[in-house]
Amino acid sequence: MSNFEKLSRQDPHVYEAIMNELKRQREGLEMIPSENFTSQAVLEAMGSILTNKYSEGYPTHRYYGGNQFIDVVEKLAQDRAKALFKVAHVNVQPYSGSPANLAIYMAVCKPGDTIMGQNLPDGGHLTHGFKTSLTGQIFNSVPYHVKPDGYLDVEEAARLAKEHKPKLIWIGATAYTRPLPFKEFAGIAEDCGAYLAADVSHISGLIAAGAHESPVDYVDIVMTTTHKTLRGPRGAMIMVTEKGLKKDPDLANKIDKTIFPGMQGGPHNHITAGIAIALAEASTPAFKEYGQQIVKNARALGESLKRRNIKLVTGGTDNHMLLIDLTPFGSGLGVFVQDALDRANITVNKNTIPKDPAPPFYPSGIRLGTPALTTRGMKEPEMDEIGGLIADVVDETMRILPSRQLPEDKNTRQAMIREFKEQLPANKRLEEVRQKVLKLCGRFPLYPGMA
Ligand code: DSN
Repeated sequence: MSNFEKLSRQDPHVYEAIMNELKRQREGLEMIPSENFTSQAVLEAMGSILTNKYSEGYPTHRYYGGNQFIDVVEKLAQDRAKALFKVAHVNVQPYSGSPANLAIYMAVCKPGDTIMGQNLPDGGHLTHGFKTSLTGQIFNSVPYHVKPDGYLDVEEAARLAKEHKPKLIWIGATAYTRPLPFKEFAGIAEDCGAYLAADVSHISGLIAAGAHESPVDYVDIVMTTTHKTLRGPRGAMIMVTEKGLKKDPDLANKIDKTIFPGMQGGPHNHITAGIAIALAEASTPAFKEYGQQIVKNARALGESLKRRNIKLVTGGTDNHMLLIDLTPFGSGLGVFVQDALDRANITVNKNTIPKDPAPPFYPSGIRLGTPALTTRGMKEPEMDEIGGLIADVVDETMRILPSRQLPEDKNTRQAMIREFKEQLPANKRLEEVRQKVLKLCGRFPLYPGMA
């Protein structure tokens, strides 16, 4: 594994930033549910000479010469994805999830067409038609929502689909802790003739491990990023199912042509190699165990938080993620809890919750998850301890906050956030939590031997 000898001599500034980030990852609890730690084999492939090559096109049909070995790499990635997810066709070239989703739109819709997706503040993704995303501007977006109990409102989605007749329906989320109802959405899409696309970016590792149902029998298209629970490099794949090919025999071709030459140029071959490696890893019994443990850990963490009276959206989880509802304490407080947890080396992200009383940039929730901690080898006893530490930080945040209401005036709001942040380094209770986090992390070494 690289010890960064060349880099440290040639560019000490970049080297120092990388070393600081390595230390941060090692000494903290990484609990953003969309993050993970790739294997060293994946890192080696990403740092390889494959980055030097242009290879527009697809295996055996390239525009440039010299692609005989790139073809091997891309074919390996394709074959492994098809075998793992049991799909008819895969494109492994999308640069990441958002461009992959845009390619799906452009393959099956025209600008102005009606589309449906889960509303962003209800846990959906920007690119499923939210108003600030291009997808909410180019298309006529009709969002569906969750019910007051936090579960998807399937009946509302069915009613909206009947009324608006969308061309494309998304099923998939970034802040949703319960199983995605693929079968019910298949019925909704069939009734109105829509294409159904599953965005399983968050849960594709769980699907590979058998810890979440696969959408493959129910949807036409599946998109996943490759760097979340799947634990590969930062990239994405678009898969076309047998069902999708039955609906539209040209669907695979349309997707491929939209990615290249429609939207992208040369594929990132070093990333494709990392994807191939991650897919082989995800096909092993060890990964099956890993995926199951992610969910066990998330449940244990949820129980630990609830024992300390922390409220969870839907009351718990069936996947890798939890959504803390801070509204019992006040409105728009996610930013303060995120900063206080950061001070204690616990990394999470503030997030909207359903019917959030505060604006999306100052939401009232905290989203957190267990994929990265599980990669480090942590199990239920550690989750129990971590739940207690998080609850300690929430308690301390509420104790030192001057007000439980985020001010509406922009300047007053920013001053409150700044003053809150300034007092964190001197806070003794947060330092005590940080010391416990350091001790815990020390027991689960990350990237031993690197640098
Ligand atoms: N940014 C990703 C996440 O954190 O869920 C979604 O694109």
